[in-house]
Amino acid sequence: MSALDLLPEAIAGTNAEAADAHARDLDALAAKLERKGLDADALKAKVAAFTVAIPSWGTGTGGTRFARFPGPGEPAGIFDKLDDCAAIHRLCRATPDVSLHFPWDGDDPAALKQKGDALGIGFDAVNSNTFQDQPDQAHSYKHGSLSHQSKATRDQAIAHNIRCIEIGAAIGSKALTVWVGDGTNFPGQQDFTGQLDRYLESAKAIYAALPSDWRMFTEHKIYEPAFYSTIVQDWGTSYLIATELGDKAQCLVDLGHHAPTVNVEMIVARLAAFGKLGGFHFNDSKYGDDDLDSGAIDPYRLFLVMNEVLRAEAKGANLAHMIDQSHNVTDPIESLIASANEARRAYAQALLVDQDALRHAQESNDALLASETLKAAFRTDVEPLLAEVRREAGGALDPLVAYRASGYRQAVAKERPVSSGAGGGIV
Ligand code: PSV
Ligand code: MN
Repeated sequence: MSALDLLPEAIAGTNAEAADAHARDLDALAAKLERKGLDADALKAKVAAFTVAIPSWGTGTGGTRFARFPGPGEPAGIFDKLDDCAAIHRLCRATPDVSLHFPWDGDDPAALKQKGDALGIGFDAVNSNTFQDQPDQAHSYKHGSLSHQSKATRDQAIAHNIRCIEIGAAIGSKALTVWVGDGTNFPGQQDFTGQLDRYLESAKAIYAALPSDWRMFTEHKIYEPAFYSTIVQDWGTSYLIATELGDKAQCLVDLGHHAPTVNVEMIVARLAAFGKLGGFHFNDSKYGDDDLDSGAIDPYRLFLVMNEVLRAEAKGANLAHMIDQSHNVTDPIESLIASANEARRAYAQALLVDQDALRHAQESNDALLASETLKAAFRTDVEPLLAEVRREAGGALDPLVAYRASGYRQAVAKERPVSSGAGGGIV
């Protein structure tokens, strides 16, 4: 018996216990929505269609430069990780796809596809990794990858990205996310322009290898691991690169990859306005790329981002939503469930915004009413609606309660080897 087999009984049992209270809360919310002219069924369908991909690497305990403290039953490899992703989806029914990271997730597309099919999960964008050296690698990425001065190193990084596309094509992915750690730690260390020129040349070679129905996402990041300059430091450079590459290239916004006070929702709006918003890496932060759980620090910002997501979708944008977090002090499965729910909550709240009232307030320069119109949607407790969407899809009314009741973690801990905490975490 697999640990996944523990879930149906836990879901059924905990759902039965919560059924009465849930029905009453849902009725109250539906009545409130009706008074506002909103149809709960139509909202449910939209919320159900909103899904976020789970990053394979997010199922393991992360860490900082200081330490990593793995918990019991850590996934020992990609197949354990996929089991955990399937557990998350069965509980919350919001995460049908997994985003893989190579070479962390091996190089065996047939086995990955087989496992995914067996678990009933699909694969979202694949992520390349040229920010780390592999044991058998000919050329080091210590001083860069796609922008390295040495053509041999650049070619090696290009070949890795093309291999990611091949693996992705074999498992049903439709996008490649490229994030590079290239940059500098000292003023003068590199020529900004020469470095970007080399990066662009490499990116063009990768772009040329994309299947016709694929997209390539460029992900900007203000700092880390390079601390003076990074090659794709902001959305402006990401936009320039995506524009230079062509229609299949779009920008991916990792919410944590900005300075603390930056207006991220406005960046989202700008990219969407020019057709270059490709998708998201959801997480939350207080200071920098903290990779905290989505909605844990600033749920209002997440809501404002979702408000822009809805506007972009209304104009036809096809966005790839993914979580990119590091779980250092929590059970990663619990954090991923909570984050998927938070993303859906913010999306559902954004669906409640009275867009006519907002437009009217904007046109009449009524700043306070505009703000209150957004706040009215944000203040609405949509949890009963989210729970009902999960229940109707076979998931748990309260996925965290059901997960803990299932004993899934304890069961996998008996089968999986104890994970060593040695070394810092990479996130
Ligand atoms: C870099 O910080 C990043 O956000 C990129 O998406 C990586 O591929 C990912 O984190 C995982 O480490
Ligand atoms: Mn990211």
